[in-house]
Amino acid sequence: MKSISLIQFLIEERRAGYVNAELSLLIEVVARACKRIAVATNKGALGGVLGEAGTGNIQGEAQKKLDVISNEILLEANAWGGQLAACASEEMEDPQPIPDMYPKGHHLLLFDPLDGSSNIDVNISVGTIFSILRCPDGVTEPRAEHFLQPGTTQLAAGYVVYGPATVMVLTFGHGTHEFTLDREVGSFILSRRDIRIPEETAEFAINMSNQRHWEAPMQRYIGELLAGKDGPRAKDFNMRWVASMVADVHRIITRGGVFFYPLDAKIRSKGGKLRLMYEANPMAFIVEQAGGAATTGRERIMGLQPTGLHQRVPVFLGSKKEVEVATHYHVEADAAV
Ligand code: FBP
Repeated sequence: MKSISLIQFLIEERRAGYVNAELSLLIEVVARACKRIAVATNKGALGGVLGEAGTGNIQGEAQKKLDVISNEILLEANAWGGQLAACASEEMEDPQPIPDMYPKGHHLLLFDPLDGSSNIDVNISVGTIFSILRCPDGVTEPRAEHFLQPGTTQLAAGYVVYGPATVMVLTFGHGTHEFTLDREVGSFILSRRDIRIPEETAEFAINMSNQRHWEAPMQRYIGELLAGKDGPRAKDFNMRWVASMVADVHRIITRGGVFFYPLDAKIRSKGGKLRLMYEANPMAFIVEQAGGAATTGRERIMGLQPTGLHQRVPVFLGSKKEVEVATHYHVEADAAV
């Protein structure tokens, strides 16, 4: 395949009318920031970037040094470009306005600067997840409420995995595409175009240690997978759990599979573990554009009307058939009550 850089790909998408100049420039700025985060994560202990930052975030979680560093890199890179009206992050309670000395743009950027925090210090893949929305017309000082748009209104979404290779996966609503960072050249190069997730799979990802807290339909569904070919599904299933959503989703984007972070008794009061605006919605957009499905176990994630910037939701995503079966078990159980 002729090597196509991200910039070339974005120019093609502009010519096709899928993105406008401002949005494609914004993607370039985010990609450049992620290259800097890749350098920081790759340094590990030699860069003094491991360990706790000694501060906490809005979620009440202890921040890792790399959480703070990645957040700063993305804020700094996106402050002066002129494509953004404001941005919001997992690491900040409120949206960050664009400083008055810089021109403002028409887009809102949401991100999880470093997903998979529990894996940072143990050298397991982590990543950055982002979602791009249109800033409502006439709004010059965006507040949290201006970000609360359903996932179906996303203009673009992507994630970058900082693993053995640094890989970015991107969608503008016209397919899902993968780019691999060529470290020598310093450019993201198109490595897979129009990715398709197989509808069927024999691989599931869930944190099994939460099993006793799950709802009955989830107990039933996972019980049937574990029963394998001697059970009602008459097929053996394998399990994987990296505990970095970006890495678990990238495996699914690469070879199929299904990922669950369901509601359970421990997190019911919070509404779930994963955040809607900068984890679930962007991943749902990417997965749906690759032929997969993404629900809360009861409804389509991208159809939800958000109620809070840091709102949490249950997440079922991946190969369509398994997401449909697991969702059906929940809807059926609710109907029987
Ligand atoms: P953050 O690290 O950004 O807070 O994300 C949450 C997360 O780490 C996901 O990446 C992952 O899927 C999940 O939590 C792992 O949860 P658990 O530790 O319960 O298995």
